[in-house]
Amino acid sequence: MIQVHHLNNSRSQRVLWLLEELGLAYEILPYARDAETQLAPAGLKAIHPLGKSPVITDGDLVIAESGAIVDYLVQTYGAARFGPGPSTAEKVAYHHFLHFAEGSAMLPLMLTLYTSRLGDAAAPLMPRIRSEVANHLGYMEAALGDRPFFLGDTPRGPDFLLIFIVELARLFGYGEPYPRLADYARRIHDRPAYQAAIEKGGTYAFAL
Ligand SMILES: N[C@@H](CCC(=O)N[C@@H](CS)C(=O)NCC(=O)O)C(=O)O
Repeated sequence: MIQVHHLNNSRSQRVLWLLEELGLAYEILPYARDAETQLAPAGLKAIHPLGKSPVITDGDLVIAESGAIVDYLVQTYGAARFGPGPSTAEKVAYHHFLHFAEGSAMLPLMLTLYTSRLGDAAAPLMPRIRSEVANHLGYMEAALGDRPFFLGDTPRGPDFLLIFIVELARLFGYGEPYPRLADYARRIHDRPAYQAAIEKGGTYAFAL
């Protein structure tokens, strides 16, 4: 059975949502962040040397990186429903957004998190960080357009990654002015599979 090494309040919520949409049987192995440092417990390093979550196992396979996990699960168990459409243009758009989430959009959000601990010392960095957050969220708002999900009428692989970007951005106070992203988050949060994933995953403070 698929096992998910799941850290509270983390990217591994993405994986639980996808597994619920896929209707697969899976087991959650829970890990709690340190209350003070917010870091993952050392036990995660026994599963994968990076010591990060999510990590899944499927038989002998150990898979880390949420993008790689989403790609693996979609390709293996749900390509028709959650994979790219058949044309080259659809495949390019699919892989663009699959990589964009962690490769581009996450960086200014992580910088926001890290610099929040510097107090006034962070001031010289903040204009660039804020403008890069706005750059990426503005791009997402425009790319979503009038579609319910990034690649059309139903969620596809990249949506399982991009929802976390929207959630984190809102948590960090970057929620405005992105009405389409707000509707997008609501649309996802209303899905029974998303709610089942929240129920099974335990503490998740990001679904604002
Ligand atoms: N790019 C990786 C990032 C993994 C990552 O940094 N996960 C965070 C949770 S969202 C984590 O494990 N943090 C705890 C720590 O660094 O100790 C992915 O997408 O899976």
